[in-house]
Parts: sequence; structure tokens; C-alpha cells
Amino acid sequence: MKKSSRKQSPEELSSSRPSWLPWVLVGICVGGGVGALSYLGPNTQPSSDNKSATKSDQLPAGYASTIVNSNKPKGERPKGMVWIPGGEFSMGSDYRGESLCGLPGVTSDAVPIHRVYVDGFWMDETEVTNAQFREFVEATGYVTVAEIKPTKEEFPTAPEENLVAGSTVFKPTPGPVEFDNYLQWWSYVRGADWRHPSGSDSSIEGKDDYPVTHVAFEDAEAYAKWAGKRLPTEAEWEFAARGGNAGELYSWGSQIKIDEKYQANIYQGRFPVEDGDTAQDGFAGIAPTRQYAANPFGLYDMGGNVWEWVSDWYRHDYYARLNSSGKVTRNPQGPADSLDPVEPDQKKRVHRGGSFLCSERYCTRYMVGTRGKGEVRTASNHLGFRCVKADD
Ligand SMILES: [Ca+2]
Repeated sequence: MKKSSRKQSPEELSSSRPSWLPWVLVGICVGGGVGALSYLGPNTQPSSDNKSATKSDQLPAGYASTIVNSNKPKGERPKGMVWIPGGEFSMGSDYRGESLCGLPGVTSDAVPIHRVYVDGFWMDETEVTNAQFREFVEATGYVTVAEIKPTKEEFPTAPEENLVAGSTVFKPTPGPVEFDNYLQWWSYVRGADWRHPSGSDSSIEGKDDYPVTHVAFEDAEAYAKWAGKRLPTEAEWEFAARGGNAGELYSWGSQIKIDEKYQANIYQGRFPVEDGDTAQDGFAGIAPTRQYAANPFGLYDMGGNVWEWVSDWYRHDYYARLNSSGKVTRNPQGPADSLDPVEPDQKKRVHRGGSFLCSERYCTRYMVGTRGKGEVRTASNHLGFRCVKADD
């Protein structure tokens, strides 16, 4: 873990909550406000040399049709992966009704909507599961960040008793609370890790097909390397999630429900109250993978259930930078560095997809064009990942 630049009071240091907790929680729900960002206007002109554009009738403002490549993969389909043909699309979201941490419209990091091209690639059908991650750990002896005791060198001001291995876990509140302080429902829990998602007394027994959680960015990268894969770029992730469609709000369409049924594991009911999750989507808390229909590319759970790490550094102004070129950006790899004006000291990567804790009231970041972010060594019980692989 990185040093916190935040000065701690003696009261904080002696409290039961570890002194680094406020920044460890970065990315679980971030403050939202990202400072001034000039809206440069969308670059919506698709390339003229491709005739296979999907229908673009009545797309929302800012979007142009998605142009899906027609080429087929050369290699055989890797087990558990689907072919994402790549192509050109309108990336981002300026949906005014979006919210993060209960604050509607405060985040402008997903604008402007801009044109991006990505090459084709293979992508895991589902988030990496507990069974898959176990296979990796058993083969390599890998130890995740959450399982390693933080050192005095990393946190010189923290008392010894607070230097315990653990991770962040959602704890519902006894009653209704204001949404202004996420520490009310997030706790740093000793012994929480991928095998013990709620703390040392919990287990993943019988949950082989659930997404693995409590993985830091480096843990996800280590798994991907072992598997002969890599993490997707943010652009690859969004192209894949949109399934060849353009301008839709969600990876399954533009309505939250289809035939009265939710299409992803998010949160209904009063957040974040004990027993407040009414599970109208079928699940209170995390769900196994593949519980909802796949998107048109065959991908499951591109919205909800757990957030997913992608490889890009997070910068609030990255889309504006790309858009200012006036060209279609090809295979963007993310900015060279990280900057979240809310917490400029923290190095963050992008999260995508939202989680089982996202709700229409509190965090709509399961919307397909929106973004999340998280400090790279911070894990939690609603953050996982999936991998991609180049065509051979
Ligand atoms: Ca749910």
C-alpha cells in the first residue's frame, strides 16, 4: 500500500478504524466532483470508408452508429472467451441523470462522447471466478495484496495494532443515512480477502462460480499474465460492453428492465440500510456469474454484480484530450499518468461496469458509457475483473 499524505489526528490513530482507511476506500465510492472540465463537443463523424454501420436512426445526441469489423478470428476460440470483432464506436456518456455517490450529474469524466476504434480481441465471457482464481493461486502460490500485512515503513504513523492484513467490506447501516459519507457503510475488515469476502469467519465454499473479489490491480494483472491474457483497455471494455449497438444506456439496451425484469445484479430498495436490498433482480448482494442474459457479443454481467479493473490509468480529462484531436482515436491505451482532482495524491486505474451496490438512487455507474476509478492497491468485496487476449 502507498503512504497516505493525509495527516492523522491522535484520535483517528487510536480509533478502531485503521488510520489509512479513508484513502484505502478510494474507488469504492469516490467523491464525484472532478473539477472544471470544458465540454468540447462530441466528435461524431464516423469513418466514411466502411459501409457496414449499424442502424443509426434516432441515436441520442452525440452518438453515431457503431461500425463492427467483419473479420473473423484466425485462431481457435479459447475456452471461456468470446470474439469481440472490434470496430469504431462512440465512447462515453453524457446522460444527465447519471449519479455517483447519490450526486446526480456531478461527474463529467465520461464526456465528451468521442469516436474510438479498437482492433478485435478475445474476451472472457464472465468475470474471473473464485474457481479460476483458486487455480491460479494453487499453481503459483500467489499471495494477494489484501493477504499481506501492511508494514511500518508504508504507514509510519499508524499504530502497530492497526497494521493488519485485510480489505474493505460493505456493511449495511442500522438505519437510513445521508449519502454524504461512505465510511458509514464501508469498513476495513481484518482478514477479509478473496477466500474470506466478509472477513476471516466467512468463506467462498460453494461459490466457485461467483466472481472473485478483493483483488487489487496488481493481483488482477498477475492472474492475467499467468493465464496468458491481459486486462482490457477501457476502450476495449466499452466496445465489448455495447455489443455492437450505439448510444444505449446499458449493455442490454436503454431500459432498465426488459419485460419487467432487471437485466443485471444491482441494488433495489433503500441504500445502504440493513435488509434494505429488496433483491427485485433476484439477488441481495453478490450473485454467481451468468444469471442474466448475455449481451450481443456473448458477454455476461457487463453491468452490475462487481466492478471490473481495466488497464487504463484514470484521468478525469482523458476523453476531452482524445476528443480535441478531432480524429478517431485508434486503440487508446489510456493516459500516461493518473489524475483524480478529488484525490490527486492517489494513483488510480479505471473501473468499469458498476456493482451489486449500484442503484438508481445512489450510483448509476452500471450505465455502459460511465466510469469508475480506484486506487491501485485498494480491493473490496464488489470489485473484480475479466481478461482479454489477442487473436493468434
Ligand atoms: Ca441485486
